[in-house]
Amino acid sequence: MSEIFSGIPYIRNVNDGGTAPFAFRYYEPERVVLGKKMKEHLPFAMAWWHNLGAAGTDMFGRDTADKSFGRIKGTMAHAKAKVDAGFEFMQKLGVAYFCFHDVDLVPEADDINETNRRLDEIADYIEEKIAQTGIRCLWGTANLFSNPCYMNGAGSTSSAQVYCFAAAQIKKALDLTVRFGGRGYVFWGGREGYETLLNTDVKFEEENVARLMRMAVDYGRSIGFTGDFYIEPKPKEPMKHQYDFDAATAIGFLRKYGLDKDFKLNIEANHATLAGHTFEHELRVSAVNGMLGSIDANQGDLLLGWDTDEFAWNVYDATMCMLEVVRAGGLTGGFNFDAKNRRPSHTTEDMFHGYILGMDTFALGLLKAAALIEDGRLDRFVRERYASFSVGIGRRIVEGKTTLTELSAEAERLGAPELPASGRQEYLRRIVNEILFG
Ligand code: XLS
Ligand code: CA
Ligand code: CA
Repeated sequence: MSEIFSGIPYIRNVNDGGTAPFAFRYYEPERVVLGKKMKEHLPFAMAWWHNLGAAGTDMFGRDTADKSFGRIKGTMAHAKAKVDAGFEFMQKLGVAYFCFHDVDLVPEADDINETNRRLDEIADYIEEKIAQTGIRCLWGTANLFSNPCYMNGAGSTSSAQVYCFAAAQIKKALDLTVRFGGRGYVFWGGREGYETLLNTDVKFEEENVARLMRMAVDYGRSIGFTGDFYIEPKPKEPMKHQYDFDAATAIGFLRKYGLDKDFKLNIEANHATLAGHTFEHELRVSAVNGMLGSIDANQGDLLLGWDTDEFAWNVYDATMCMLEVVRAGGLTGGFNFDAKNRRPSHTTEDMFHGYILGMDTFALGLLKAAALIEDGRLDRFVRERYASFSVGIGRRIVEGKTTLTELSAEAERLGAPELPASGRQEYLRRIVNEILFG
C-alpha cells in the first residue's frame, strides 16, 4: 500500500530529532511526569468523522479540503482509503486510539441490511490494521442524528419504528466497538431533546431514552463488552432543549434510571462552555461523583454561540483540565480530538498541524498541572480554607454529631460571626501565572 501523506515525516519531539514545522515541542510520550509516562496520562484518539471526513463545509459553502484520498467519495473504495489514511496518520503521530460513529466508516445505504454488510466488510479491513499496528478503538458510537428518520431524536423519538432502527444501529456499533477492542461506548444525545412542549411528552421521552440505554448495557455485557458506557452532555445544538444538558443533569438522569454503575461521562470542552460552564467545572462535577470517564479534547469560541470544535490551543484551560484529570487519578477513557481544521486550513499539512497543536497543548497543560501540584500552594490553600471544620463545633458538624439546636445555641453564644478568611482569588491567579509563565 502506497504512502498517502508522503510529504509528512513521523512526528517526533524536538528533543528527539523532530524538526520544525512537523515536530512536537512539549509532547514526549516516554517522558515520566508525576510517576507516569506522558502517553499514559494522555491516551490520545483520532476522531474518524472530523479527521477523515470533515472537509470544511459550512452552511454557506461547500468543501475546501480534499478528503477523497484518491478515491470517489461514497464508495467502499473510499471507505477503505479512509482506513489506510487514518492508520497512517495515527502511526505518524503516535496516536494509539480512534473513535468512530458507524456511518463514519462506510457510506450509509437505504436499507440497513446493506449498511450492516458494508460495516462487516470494513470491520474485517480495520481488524487487519489493528493487528498490524496495535492501534485500537477508544470508543465507538452510533450516529443517531444525521438520518432524517431521527428528526425527533432516537431514544426520544415519537415513532416506535424509528426506535427499532436506533436499537439496530446501537447493536451493530457495539459489535464493532468490541471487535475493535474499544475501551468505551458513547451516547451523545444528538437530537434527544425537544423544541416545544406543545408537542412533547418529556417524561415519556426520557423514560424511553433510559430504556434504550438499559438494553444497550444488557446487550453489550452479553457480547463481552467490559468497558464503560458514556453519556456525552451537550446543552443545545441541534435541539433547543437537550436532555443531557450538562454533567450534573446527566448524572441525575443516570442515577434516576439505575444506569450509574455502567455509565460514566465523556466531557467535551466545547459542550461545557456552551452550557455556560468552564471545562474544568464539568470535569470536577464528573470527578466528585465518580463519573469522569473520557474527554473530547477540543475548544470552543466564546464569541460564537455554537459548537466550533477547534483544536485546543488555550494552555490555561488545558492546565486546568489536566489538574482535574490528574487529581481524579486519570481517565478510564482518553483524549479524543473531536476537532476540525478551520475552513481555510484546507491542506493535508493542516491535518497534522491540528493534531500537533492539540497534543502539544495538552502535554504542556500536563506539565504545568504537575508543576502546580508539586508547588503545592493551591492545594494547601484549599485545605486550609476549611480548617474551621477540623476542630471544635466544625468537626462535630462534619462527623454528623450535632443538631440544629446545638448549632443555633452556638450562634446565639457568638452573637455575630466573624467574616470568613479571604478567598485570595487574585493571589491564587498570580501563582497560576507564575507557574505558567515563570
Ligand atoms: C457533537 C458531538 C459528537 C459526539 C459523538 O457535537 O460532539 O461528535 O462526540 O457523537
Ligand atoms: Ca464530542
Ligand atoms: Ca462537539
